[in-house]
Amino acid sequence: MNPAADIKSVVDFKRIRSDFPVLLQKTNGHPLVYLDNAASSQMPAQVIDRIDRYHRNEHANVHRGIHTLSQNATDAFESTRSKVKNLINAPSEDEIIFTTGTTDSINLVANSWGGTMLNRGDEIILSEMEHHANIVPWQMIAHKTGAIIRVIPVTDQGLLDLEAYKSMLGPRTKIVAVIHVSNVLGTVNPVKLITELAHEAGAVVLLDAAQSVPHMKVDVQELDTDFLAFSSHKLCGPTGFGILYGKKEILEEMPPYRGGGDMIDKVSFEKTTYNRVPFRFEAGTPPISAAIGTGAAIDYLLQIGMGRIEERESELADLLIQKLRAIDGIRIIGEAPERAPLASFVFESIHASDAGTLLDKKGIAVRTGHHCAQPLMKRFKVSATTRASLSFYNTEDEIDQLAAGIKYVQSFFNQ
Ligand code: C6P
Repeated sequence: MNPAADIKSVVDFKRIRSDFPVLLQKTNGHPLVYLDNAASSQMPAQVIDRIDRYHRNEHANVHRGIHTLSQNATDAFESTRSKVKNLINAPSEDEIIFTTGTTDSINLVANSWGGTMLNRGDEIILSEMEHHANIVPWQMIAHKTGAIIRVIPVTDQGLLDLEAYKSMLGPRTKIVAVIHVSNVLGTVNPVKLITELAHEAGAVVLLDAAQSVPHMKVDVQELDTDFLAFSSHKLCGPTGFGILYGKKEILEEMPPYRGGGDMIDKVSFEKTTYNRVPFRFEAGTPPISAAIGTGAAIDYLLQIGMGRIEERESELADLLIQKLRAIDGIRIIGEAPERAPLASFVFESIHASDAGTLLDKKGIAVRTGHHCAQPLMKRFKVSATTRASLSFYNTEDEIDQLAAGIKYVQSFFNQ
């Protein structure tokens, strides 16, 4: 499928599926049922072809060359900044920083913003459902600055305890850094409210949007968030590329995070001055092909429409939950009413990695383990879960196959 009109007129998700070459293969003799989209989603041919075209015909370094090839590469590379701006409704392209992923984006804020703004006794609020990418960078900067980490607890249902959050906020709160959508529970957190309350307390907000931007309309102006971090490879784009959105007035006050080429204005051994925002934060040759591929991925998603994607995925998510609930001997972790299209579950007495291995034998790809959220595993007293995570290109039939696969796992272990 190629022309935009095709997608716009009829959103035929079955047809859209045929855009994804990787989904056409067999794994272990079975058609691949790819249910690990929260780890990495697949790339449509349009994105793969765009990256290929860049490598074959357009490759040159960016921001450096006077020659045509370099200028064209720069234009293609920079066009991604305006596509990202549109995707998240940022006020300005200057607020879009290219990084290598969500992890890198959060490390940038923790080091640059945190390294200058945090002092001994200042408080950083995180939540119990954070991915390690939104815990460890804060621990590292807290260790350096003497700041203190406070943690919003998670309820049995898998929601943030908002009363506890409110009671934590105070004059010492400097930043609230929370996950928008949990990669384990699927919970969609009330980040607008969380942000309003943080701002009332005088704190800034960082949203880890790795699992929200791929699945719903995320509008940074509506949310009024100060920072937003996400990755391209969960957004039908390539690996090695991500975004940090930051409000310009805050970014202007932040020192560079890494030094090197492209991030400077003038360099001498006596004194170096820095480039303007956002380039100040982008030292060295960037991942050019990944940036251009991300632009193609955003074009692709916006042609379908994030609203339509959300609608389709929510139908699939409802079916997934319904099918899982109907199976005896497994328990879903997290029962949030507003959820992203994923579910984590545990078997009564089968280890997640055994289940994952057996499902893989049937061609079903799920993720098992702690999902880089060990504090959350501890909260729910489990060491690992099995997680099925969907994308708009998955089908009802694949959810049925997962349900049959789970029953096969249970029968294999005589349960
Ligand atoms: N979660 C998962 O299977 P990177 O690796 O930087 O692209 O993204 C890290 C990250 C940060 N926050 C959240 C909420 C995430 O889900 C992830 C990545 C994958 O759940 C791999 S652990």
